[in-house]
Amino acid sequence: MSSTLPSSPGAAAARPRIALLSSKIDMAYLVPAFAEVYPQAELVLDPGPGDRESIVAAVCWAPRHGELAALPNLRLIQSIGAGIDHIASDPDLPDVPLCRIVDDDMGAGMAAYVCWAVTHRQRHMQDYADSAAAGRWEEQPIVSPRDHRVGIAGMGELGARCALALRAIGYAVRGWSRGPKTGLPADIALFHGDAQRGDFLAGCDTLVCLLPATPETFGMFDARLFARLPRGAHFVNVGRGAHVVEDDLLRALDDGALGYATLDTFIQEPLPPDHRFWRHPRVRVTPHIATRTSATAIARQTRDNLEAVLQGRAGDVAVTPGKGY
Ligand code: NDP
Ligand code: OXD
Repeated sequence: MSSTLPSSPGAAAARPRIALLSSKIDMAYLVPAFAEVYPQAELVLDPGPGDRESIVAAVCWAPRHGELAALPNLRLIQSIGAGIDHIASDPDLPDVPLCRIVDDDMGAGMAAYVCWAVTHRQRHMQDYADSAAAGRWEEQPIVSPRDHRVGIAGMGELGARCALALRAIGYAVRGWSRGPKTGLPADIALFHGDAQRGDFLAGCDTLVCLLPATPETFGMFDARLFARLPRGAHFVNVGRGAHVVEDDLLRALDDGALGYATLDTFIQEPLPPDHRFWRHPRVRVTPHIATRTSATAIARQTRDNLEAVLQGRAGDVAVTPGKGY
């Protein structure tokens, strides 16, 4: 890899050097997609001191704290996911445009996962798997989707997509967001803000969390919140582990306030082997796979966003400073 310094924004645009940064995953999987979609870019894995001045963009999943601040000519920070909490938690985050991924395939993947989680519980699929293992032909109650209320906390790109998919298969859908939401079919009941949270929760036979991790949503899913749900509700967390007070969740399951939990995200990932969630009979764990962005979408959005910021325009899906998502 060359360590030639770009002498001007024009030079950077001609042969931009992009760092791939993560403390958690091997970012080398992105290299073939960048080679195809953005061959002009020069990728730098784990930049050393000699690379730092020349880097204009950083593509990140949980970069090491302070790593971005050490890149003096950085023009773009690109998350490889929809969330940016894994970047925004850096206390030394530089004041550089930060973009996240919004992608149709990612939305489709999330909608598929959430519809599976809802139907799996609501149609008693775990009971059927247990009966089948024992060779028992045994029917469970069949409740029409229309009589099962699914609430989505977080009606953004992914939440709205899931709401529409659940509605399309007949569920009674409601959603909750920070501010008022428009543009959705009238039969999706919409709630917003703290004042309407209680009314929203009271009508969730299944509650799906698709909130971003921000200081406001940290620990929001606690004993008080679970107590506001209809008794025996199903909780699906595809947002972030940090939303949940894990001991409160386990207590709510043990005392019957919650009937079941489907959990894809956790405070500590990978979930430690001795964690109670693994063995709880009414918890289903998946390893943060609800959906994924393709490497091609990441390369394409990085290219478009970097070209935009180098030309003095805003990148797509730039995160609003101060809002935190
Ligand atoms: P968006 O930013 O598009 O949507 C976020 C939604 O949450 C918005 O409706 C927003 O309200 C709402 N919200 C934010 N803060 C609050 C609050 N304090 N109270 C009530 N509502 C709030 O995000 P996406 O839909 O693209 O992604 C959501 C999250 O999903 C990501 O941040 C990430 O954590 C998670 N995720 C998980 C994946 C997985 O595989 N498990 C994969 C991808 C994402 P408003 O509309 O008013 O702004
Ligand atoms: C994301 C994720 O934020 O994969 O995209 O969790």
